[in-house]
Parts: sequence; C-alpha cells; structure tokens
Amino acid sequence: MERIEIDQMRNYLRVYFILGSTNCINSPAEVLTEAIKGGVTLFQFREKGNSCLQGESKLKLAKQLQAICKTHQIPFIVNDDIELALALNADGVHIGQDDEPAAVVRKKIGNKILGVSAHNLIEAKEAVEAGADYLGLGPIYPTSTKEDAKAVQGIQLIAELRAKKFTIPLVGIGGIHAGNTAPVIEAGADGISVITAISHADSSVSAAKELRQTVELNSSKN
Ligand code: TZP
Ligand code: MG
Repeated sequence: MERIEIDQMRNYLRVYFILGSTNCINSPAEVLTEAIKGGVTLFQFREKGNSCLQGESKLKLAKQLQAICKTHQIPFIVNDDIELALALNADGVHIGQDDEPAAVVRKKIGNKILGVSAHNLIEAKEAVEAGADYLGLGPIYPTSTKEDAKAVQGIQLIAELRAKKFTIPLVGIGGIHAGNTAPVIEAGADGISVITAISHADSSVSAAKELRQTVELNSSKN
C-alpha cells in the first residue's frame, strides 16, 4: 500500500464523520449507514467517554462499523488505539497531542492514513514533519462533545496555515453544523468533521446530505 495522495486525502476530508457508542441514541451501525447514505466521505471510530465499550465489545463494534465502511468504500480510521487499528487492518489512525508522538505512530502504521490534532503553528509544523497525512484543527466552535477540549479557536489557525503556505490537507472540528460550515471552508479547510450534527440529528441522512452540499458549494468558491 502506498501513502495516500494529497488530492485523494482532501476529497476524503469533505465530510468526516466521527462516532462511538456514547454519541448516539440509535445504534451506531444504523447511524453510520444513514450518514453514508447522506454522503459522508470518511469515518472515524472514536470509542470514548463514560460507559464506553471496552475489550471484546469494543472490538465487535469496531468490526461491525468497519464492515459497513468497506461495503460503501469509505475509509475507516481508528481514534487513538493504534493496536486496534493494526489488528483490524484499518485504513488509518487519528491521534492527539497526548498520544504517542506522530513520528512513532507513523513507523508503527507504515503507509496507513495518519491524522493528527493540532492547536497551534508549532504543533502543526511538528505533525507535518512527522509525516501526518492531514491535520484536525479545533475546536472551531463551542462543543460539549469532547470533555477535555481545548479553548475554542475559531477559524484563525486554518487561515494562518494557509497564509503560511501549508499545503497539508486540513479539517475543522468542534461544534460544526451546516449553518456554520461556510467560514471553515472559506478559511481554507478541505472539509469539516462532525459528531453530533449527524449522530443526534432527527435524520442522519438529511444532516449528512446538507453538510455535504454546503461543503461542495463553498469549496467550489475557493
Ligand atoms: N475534537 C475537538 S472537538 C471534538 C473533538 C473530537 C468534538 C466534536 O464533536 P461535535 O459534536 O461535532 O462538536
Ligand atoms: Mg487522542
């Protein structure tokens, strides 16, 4: 397997859906299937929070969601858990600043997709040098989904990285929904990443569809 091409990565980031069992009311499999029907382009399995699944039950859910992604040809990325990603032969991993260093993770996963969360210019530079395929930047807007989220940063870092000619694919995260997506894309992000905008929507299909349309519409203006 080769490293993912930069344009392919940008396309995958358009509507990046993240989900774990604690983020939804309906079953995760149902929500993911609907989200894909609506047009999400990449999926991350993020099993976190109070009463999240562990061990065998986590593995079982991961396999179920990976199978759904495979059927619909959506890449399946695992949050934090490198061992799980390798055991499942996932398409990639996403790590934060409190996880193992990106360069170490890159060695462990070979050419699989590597996403890194960054909150400032220094973290962004380091992640690029360590071989990240994309950066997740946020929280862009207030969110209650991530308990240990850093301060809200708006679109400033996205704009700064683009002004400094960083070409790495970028995705914004945190409190994003269709109504506040446009500024994130206009600032230079390739896409948006969401949990609740899709997982708590009355219709995950419609929510995903609306997000996808909004991203496409605003990307074409760039
Ligand atoms: N990282 C920064 S904010 C966030 C993560 C995982 C939570 C995003 O969830 P939501 O519900 O889309 O605000
Ligand atoms: Mg992490």
